[in-house]
Amino acid sequence: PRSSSSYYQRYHSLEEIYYWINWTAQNNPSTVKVILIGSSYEKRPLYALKLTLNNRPNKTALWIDCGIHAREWIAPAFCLWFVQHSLSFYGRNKDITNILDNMDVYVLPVMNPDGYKYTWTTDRMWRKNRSISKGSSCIGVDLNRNFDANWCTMGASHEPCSQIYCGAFPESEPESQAVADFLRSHKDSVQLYLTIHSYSQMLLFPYSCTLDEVENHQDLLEMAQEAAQNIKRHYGNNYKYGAGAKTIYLAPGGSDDWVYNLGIKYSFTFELQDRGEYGFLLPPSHISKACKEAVTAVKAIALKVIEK
Ligand code: ING
Ligand code: ZN
Repeated sequence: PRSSSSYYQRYHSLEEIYYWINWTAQNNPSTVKVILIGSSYEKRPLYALKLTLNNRPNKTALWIDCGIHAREWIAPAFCLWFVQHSLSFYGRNKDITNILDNMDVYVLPVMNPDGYKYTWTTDRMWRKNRSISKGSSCIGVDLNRNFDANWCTMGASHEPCSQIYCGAFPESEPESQAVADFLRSHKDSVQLYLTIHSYSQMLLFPYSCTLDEVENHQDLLEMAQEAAQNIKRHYGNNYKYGAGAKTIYLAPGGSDDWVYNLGIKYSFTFELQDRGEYGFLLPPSHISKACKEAVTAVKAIALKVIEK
């Protein structure tokens, strides 16, 4: 069932995704490795897959994380789709072959497993992780406000009951710390960072934590523009693009800004489908098109990074 295309056109529970990770690695022993990068607040493992398709270690790498926000179900679905697409089209599709010949790919399918689990069992609209705060009965930190980039300034909250609670201090949460630790120790190889959210159909890049422009703003703008144009041409959908703070809203403590300041100069947040009709409750029948257009964007951006 995990090899049939309809598997990727459904949403999967956390347990099923863990099973899929294991199954994918076992079926691709020479190209896929499972890396345990840490564990969640409730002690669930954070597994990333490492794809090395060309039989030799690459000098550079692409990192993709999905599911930092629990209710954005299309994001984990995209990570699974992207791995499947890479494994089945390497050597058959020119672009994916070019990318995988030049880059290793790390994929973290569910960055917030506790929250994701909670959306399947209890509250479909849960956003944050599930950590307990001292002195409050409210649960959860917004992991995309918990990174050390103008942490908890305007656009985040010190209030544990807020949907955009920044946590007690930067990287207070095991999920954000695990990702930050991994990227700190791989920053010389990781050239391109992608983090997948929904919804609103946008391709965003730093900064979100300030209105200042990054040094390579023009470069990032051109990459996002090319990606959005390709989506429009192939699938007809409109994606906005631009620096986060000016395109969506001021939001400090996001992963893409922190990664950028770490020195990974190609850093993007994708907001996948839709533009609000279904919002977070995107029907399974839309998964295929949402993922295909996002793959188009990943390809456009990764190919530009390889050219540089
Ligand atoms: N949007 C992002 C959020 O965390 C964002 C927007 C992008 C913030 C980049 C910070 C950095 O609010 C969603 N849908 O979660
Ligand atoms: Zn999100």
